[in-house]
Amino acid sequence: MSAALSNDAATQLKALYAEMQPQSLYPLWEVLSALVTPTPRSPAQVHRWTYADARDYLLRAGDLITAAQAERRVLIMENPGLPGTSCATSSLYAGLQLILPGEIAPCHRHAQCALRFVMEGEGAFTAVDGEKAVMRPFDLVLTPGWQWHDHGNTSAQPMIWLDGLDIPTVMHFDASFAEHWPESAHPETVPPGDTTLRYGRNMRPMRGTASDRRPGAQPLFHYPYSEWRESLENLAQSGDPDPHFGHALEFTNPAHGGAVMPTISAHVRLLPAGFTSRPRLSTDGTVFVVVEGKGVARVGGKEITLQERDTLVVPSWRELVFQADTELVLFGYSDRVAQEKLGLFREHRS
Ligand code: GTQ
Repeated sequence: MSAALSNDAATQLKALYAEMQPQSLYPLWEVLSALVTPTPRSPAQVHRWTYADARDYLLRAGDLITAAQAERRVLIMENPGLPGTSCATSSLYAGLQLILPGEIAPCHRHAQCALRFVMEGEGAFTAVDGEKAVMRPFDLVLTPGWQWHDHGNTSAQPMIWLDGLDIPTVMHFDASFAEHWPESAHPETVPPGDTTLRYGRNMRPMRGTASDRRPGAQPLFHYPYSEWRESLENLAQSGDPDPHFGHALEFTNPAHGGAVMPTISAHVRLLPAGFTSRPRLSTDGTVFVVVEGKGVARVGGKEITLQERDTLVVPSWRELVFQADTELVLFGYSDRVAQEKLGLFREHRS
């Protein structure tokens, strides 16, 4: 409210509010400025999780509960500004999942889209609709909405990856569905790598053939580190860095060339040693993982040091600057694609 009310009107309004409240009616003019803000005011905070600390707790949990008992043995990285919500940003979730040798995290499917970004371990897999993606550190693996997935570890080491899901987005729309497969693992449908050979070579099976097995709109689900790192290196060797992103590549869905999933965009960036990015704000709160190197993130006046495998969350509309002390390679995911579809995405570059 702007202009002042008389004492009498104010008193009578208070009485009116008290009368309306049992019928779930409230005056907009008391809350309008908090609802329709001139710029985003995320309650989320900038926060960094140190990998060594989180890993230690996760391994201790691994001594106490099996993957089968937990269904998913995951430590949620909850934003300290969003307590009790299991949210990393207002629209996205982040967690660290552990699969020990010999374990299977049982097969299920859900409306929520998920990505996995491998932190450590080698040789464990996520099976998507019965096709194994055998994972190595810093591989990106997708489990798009409603595709069956189980995780297994036939290697001799623990396997830890970051889970990025659109859980808060699905919750926002009250659109969650989930089912369990009757067995712990989905039967193997095709050998590992089949999808990459069908859809990862700028080709696709011709329509109407029995070989069009994967969902045509969402075929590819494994983006190996060895491939994206080589592409990023080539980009870095062959041109100047973008002043705000450094050298950056977005992961795409080959079916349409857009973001990897309907609600989640993902990218990698390389900042050369000594590079400091120009300040940028954007409406897509972003979760970053440090893949290589050391540096500093300056977010709205806060300085956060970054080391390998740390996870950093930067909320919507906070000025962000990265400073690379050594060559710094980052993975990041956000809801940018969802906001673009809704006509909400904005950024400001200075
Ligand atoms: O692996 O399917 O971190 O369903 C949270 C929910 C992982 C999964 C999470 C899930 C999963």
